[in-house]
Amino acid sequence: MNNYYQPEAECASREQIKAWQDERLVAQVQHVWNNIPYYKKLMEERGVKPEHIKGTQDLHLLPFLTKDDLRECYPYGLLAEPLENCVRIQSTSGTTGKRVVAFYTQDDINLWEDCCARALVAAGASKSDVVQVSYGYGLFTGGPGLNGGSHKVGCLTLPMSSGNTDRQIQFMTDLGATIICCTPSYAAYLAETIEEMGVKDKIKLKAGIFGAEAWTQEMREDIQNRLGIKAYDIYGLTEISGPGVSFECCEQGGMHINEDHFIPEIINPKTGEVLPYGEKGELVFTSITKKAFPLLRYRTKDICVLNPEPCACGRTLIRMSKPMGRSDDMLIVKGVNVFPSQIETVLLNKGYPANYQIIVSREGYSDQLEVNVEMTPEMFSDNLAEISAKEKELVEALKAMLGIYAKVRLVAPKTITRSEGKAVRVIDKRNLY
Ligand code: DLL
Repeated sequence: MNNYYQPEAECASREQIKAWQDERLVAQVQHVWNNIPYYKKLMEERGVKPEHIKGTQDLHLLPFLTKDDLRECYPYGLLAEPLENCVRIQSTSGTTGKRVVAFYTQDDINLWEDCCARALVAAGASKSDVVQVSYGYGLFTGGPGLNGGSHKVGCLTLPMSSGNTDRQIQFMTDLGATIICCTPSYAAYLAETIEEMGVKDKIKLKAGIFGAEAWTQEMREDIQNRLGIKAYDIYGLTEISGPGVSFECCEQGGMHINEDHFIPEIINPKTGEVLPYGEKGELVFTSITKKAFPLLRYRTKDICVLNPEPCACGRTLIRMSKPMGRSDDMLIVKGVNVFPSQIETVLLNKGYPANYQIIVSREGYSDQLEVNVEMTPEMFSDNLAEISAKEKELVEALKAMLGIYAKVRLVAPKTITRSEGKAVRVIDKRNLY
């Protein structure tokens, strides 16, 4: 099954892809230089001018951008188009509470939705499909991105958003959804619930497009078997547009990067040195077609390998491995990005000491987040009602910061093990990578 949405791009010759990248990179660097004083200054500090960038071979001369730059420039500092040309923002969590905001012109949205349409068609979507989009809608890019892609392909689109599992399954069966888009952990939960409800024979699904968080090969097989579908991986990040930066084809052997829009590099996360294809390192993206929020050499912090080998599906776009970890401490819990520093900010703001431990685990395929927090001797009391009220207050404050529920347990002073080196703040029991 070799289905393409834009074969002229997805199956272009490598020479053609390089030619597009060269031309678009040169134009993009000029656009950024002209419109983003912050990045112009970074270039000047390195002695780089737009005329030095003649093609992808010069990409390494450009400075990197990180989430810290995004925070510093919040909200409008990396915007390269007048606000009146922008029609949308999407957002995700940042490192210490400030959210990342990404801007889109109508054209940017159009190109992003093309990328999502490519992913859907690669998973077998056509006009006759019913696509249930169960990623969150709103600021999160998952719902809006796949919704737009599904419209482009001409599928009947069910904009379910996440949650309300009974209703999801009712629509899935009543309307005969054939493709489901959601996080892999939600897919596993849906599978479990479908079994419990005894409605497996009413399900018409043939494919699922799952991403936004790490998932293992074992989890893929489990979901495929339980739902009777083929499960495709999809990758992306808000800063670079959203889902569809790369997507899996029927070969299920890595995700094709939409290189006519995003140039990937792999770097050594410690030195910034560019590594050859096949080596493991941090994935960096340069967006070459987006106009409102055109990030150059953005460090994703995702650890990956790039594979330039031709793919049996006929696409010539390079493939990236599943992310194998992160070079920062970001956790993805229930599909939501969580930084330990956000949790620390909440605790310190509420007067707790920085002695805490974050425990992430899985019950079935559902993530659980737990925070153990030490009380100071002054706070300590044996009045259980008082302690439980304090825990409740922290649960609310964490919910406001992270957007998800975290179980809070207040513990007696000096009960969290002190470390002799770096404090071990996070215990991730999930073994996802
Ligand atoms: O998660 C966009 C998205 C939505 C991708 C729906 C796929 C499907 P952010 O919230 O900005 O954007 O989080 C981006 O999520 O840097 C990775 O660490 C992680 N991530 C995304 N896709 C995958 C995947 C969306 N397929 C961060 N496998 C990225 C593993 C993934 N990790």
